[in-house]
Amino acid sequence: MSKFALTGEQIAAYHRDGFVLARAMFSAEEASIILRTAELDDRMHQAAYFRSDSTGSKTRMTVWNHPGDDVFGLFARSERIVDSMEELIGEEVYHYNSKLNAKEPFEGGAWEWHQDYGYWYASGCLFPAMATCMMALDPCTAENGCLEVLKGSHLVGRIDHGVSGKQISADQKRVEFLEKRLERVVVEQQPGDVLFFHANTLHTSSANGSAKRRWALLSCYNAASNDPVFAHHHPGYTKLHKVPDDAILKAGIKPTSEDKEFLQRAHNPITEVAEKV
Ligand SMILES: O=C(O)CCC(=O)C(=O)O
Repeated sequence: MSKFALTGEQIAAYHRDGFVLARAMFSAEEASIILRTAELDDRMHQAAYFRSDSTGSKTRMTVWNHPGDDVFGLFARSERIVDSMEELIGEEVYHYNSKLNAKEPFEGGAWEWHQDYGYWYASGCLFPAMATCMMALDPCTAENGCLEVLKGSHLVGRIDHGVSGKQISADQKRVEFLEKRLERVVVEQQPGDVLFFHANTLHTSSANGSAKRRWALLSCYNAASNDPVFAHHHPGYTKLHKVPDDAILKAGIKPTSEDKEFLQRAHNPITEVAEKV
């Protein structure tokens, strides 16, 4: 078990609240290596597309299925993340997808309330034995559109999701009722802070109306036993090879541009609602 993995107390908080924020899980230097790599990574930018919100503001996203040897893959495969996920989910996990979500100043769009399992149910995963971790690469604040969650909403089970404007979101009426009963938590993060949240935790984020960029790296995991029951653009069980916790510092700047297959591993999961760049 990695010495940087979530503590017993953090795991208990996750089960109670549906999320837990691990402050400085990665050092400022590690977060900065990932951010600088993201800035100069040509293939990451070639694979990007825009996801619009209801006002037309756009978040730039790159999504990929399998983690490689680049620093983004080393993050997703790091012992501290995978060991934590295995504790949260309760068994061996595999990588389901990762994404770089970039909200540019004055441009980055909002995300409607949704549960990730609202999507993943439709992808053939029978159980919500899935979770996401989100690491801030830039400071993420209320001002530039950090994540917001409804505390305890993972306990309501899956809510119906439907197309709303250009996004797929949770049934609005249900969310309105839940907002009256549950606390809305604005999760501000500094680079290196990692937010873990359950696949049924309702979350949203506002548009970036500020002059400050908001880039974040998200990695999602599925229980090994929860292999999807039909083929989908996100993968079925694939053995995840963990790397030691010092892998990012040892690798330094290591972009996906060195990985000829990255563009094949990247894809647009919401083609029907997003516009390709
Ligand atoms: O980047 C964000 O603000 C939200 C991301 C999100 O909710 C998602 O990718 O499911």
